[in-house]
Amino acid sequence: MEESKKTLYSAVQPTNCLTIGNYIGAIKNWVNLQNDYNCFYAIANMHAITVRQNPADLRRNTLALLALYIACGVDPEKCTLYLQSHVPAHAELCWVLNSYTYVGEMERMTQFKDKSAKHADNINMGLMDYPVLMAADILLYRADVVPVGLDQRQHLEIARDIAQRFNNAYSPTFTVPEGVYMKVGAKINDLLDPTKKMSKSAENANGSVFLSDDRDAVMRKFKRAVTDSDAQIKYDPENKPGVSNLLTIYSVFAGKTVEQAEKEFAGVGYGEFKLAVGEAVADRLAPLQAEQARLLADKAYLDGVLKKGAESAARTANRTLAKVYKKIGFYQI
Ligand code: ATP
Ligand code: LTN
Repeated sequence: MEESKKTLYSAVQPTNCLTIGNYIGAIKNWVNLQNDYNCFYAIANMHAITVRQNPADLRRNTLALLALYIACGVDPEKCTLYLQSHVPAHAELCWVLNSYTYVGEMERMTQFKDKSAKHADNINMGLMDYPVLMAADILLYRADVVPVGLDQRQHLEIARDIAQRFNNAYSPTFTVPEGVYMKVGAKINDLLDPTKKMSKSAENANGSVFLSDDRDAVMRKFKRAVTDSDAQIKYDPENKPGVSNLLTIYSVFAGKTVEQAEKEFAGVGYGEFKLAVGEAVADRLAPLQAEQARLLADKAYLDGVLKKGAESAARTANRTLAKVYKKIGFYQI
């Protein structure tokens, strides 16, 4: 680990298949950041169980997500790639931080409220505690920066509050992390309801484009994408959420700026525009899927990556946890 570099932490939950929203808002940026920071990238399976998961699916999605990280260009030689449940310090620090977090703060979290409404039959303690576990993730590695989508901003603010609260009560222990939110693509919206975030667990799968979708599915979903009636391809998220969302997606997948994309499609009809967006996405997904499949066939390699990652992560995490235990007065032998 190079001491001069700042530390960066991020994670994704191994729930369902990832969408192009996850790719644009999270993983794609991770690749660009891995040379400049000491990066820790986790698979957050402990967060995943806060809503019911089928065990076989969770297991399969875990390796699929690891293979996807690597297929997207996240390099296990450059960063620490690991599975959250392989490092017990996450649960241990979470327990400590629970006593420095107020119930009222957790009840106010937007995601908690949304997920409680969606899973009304299973409003469990884990769902409510989700942000504290996330704070533990980040604080264990003394992360300076945390790149996430805008939907995670509130959780990041709470992680900062908890860190500051603990530092003030004892002495500087945790690094107070900064959230990094990408300018383009921090929030990719649903194709059928472009005022809503594209989500991997959306009720209608036709509004989400999955990284596992084949060309036909991708083209079909973009063809049906909701636009508006004014027939102008212009970036204006407020008044033209559908078209703006498509322009953002296109610009990322075609490697252009939104302004360039606007110029390229000046005077073009919505039908043709949607086809072009679909093709840009499908062209990129095909090689990604092939590489993911190749990696998934080599389980020994993937297990090796996880083993090395867990060892490296635990070294850093355990140092922080030992410091915390000492400060709060846990007797040490
Ligand atoms: P779920 O729908 O199951 O709650 P999700 O699609 O929101 O899941 P997460 O695992 O919660 O996915 O998020 C992984 C990362 O992807 C986070 O950094 C999150 O901010 C980012 N992300 C998720 N959805 C989008 C989106 N539509 N646009 C941009 N970034 C996103
Ligand atoms: N809750 C995050 C996933 C996550 C995470 C983290 C992100 C778990 N732990 C720590 C950043 C830092 C989400 O994206 N849904």
